[in-house]
Amino acid sequence: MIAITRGVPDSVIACELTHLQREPIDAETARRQHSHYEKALVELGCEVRRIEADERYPDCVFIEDTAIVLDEVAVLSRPGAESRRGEVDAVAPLLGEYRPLLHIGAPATLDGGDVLLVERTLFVGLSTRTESGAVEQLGRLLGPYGYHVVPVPLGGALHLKTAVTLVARQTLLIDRSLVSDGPFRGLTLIDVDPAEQFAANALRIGETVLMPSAFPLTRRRLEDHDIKVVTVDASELAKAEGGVTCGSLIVARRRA
Ligand code: CIR
Repeated sequence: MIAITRGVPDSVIACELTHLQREPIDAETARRQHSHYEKALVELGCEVRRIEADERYPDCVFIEDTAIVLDEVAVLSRPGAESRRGEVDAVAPLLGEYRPLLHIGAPATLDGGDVLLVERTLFVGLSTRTESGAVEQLGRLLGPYGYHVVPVPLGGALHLKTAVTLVARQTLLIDRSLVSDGPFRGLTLIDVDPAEQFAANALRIGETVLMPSAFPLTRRRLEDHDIKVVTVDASELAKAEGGVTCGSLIVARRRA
């Protein structure tokens, strides 16, 4: 696997915020934690390719939002926040080394953080960043590859993957206070511990789940389901509403 990441700019203090109050973010601490995250990805078998930070884009470290990577193709997003649109430009050439590129076209917007892939189904959160027009485009673009696109209404979460992520085959970690379980019938659901806000964002790499160290009770719940968990301290970028999925684009190597 390849993990495409991006550096943390000093301008991260001016990041977009939707649900949290602004508090000071120490870019150096964020960089240190982000490089531990990259190290964890290497230990889980990824080759990390980091794109340099761009000071014009305070949120550029959250590279997940710029694309959806599938086995056959990648779809470049058109981020919902105006301040983030230009982030895609630096990602396209690198991602293009691994996949043919498709695009979400204006005026629709979509953030990669709203797209949860479960086998051949893409659940797409209708958040403040992702519009139904983008869901329709995804259906048209990816239908020919056999993907099924399911829109998911979203209430109090920034992105769908703030509320629900894949942690094992057909198994989701979910915060039902943020998203209804209705669209996920038939899948195994593990609830976050209610005492842990923002614990549903976990990143599955192979058979292991990477999650922030801030959620030990939710971690225990995953381990009780025999899921192997590795943790990292992601507290500094959490102040910018980032979790562990947002920091990378995971590209599976295709068999030669
Ligand atoms: C934003 O509001 O866009 C950033 N401050 C946080 C983005 C987090 N991305 C993600 O969850 N996929």
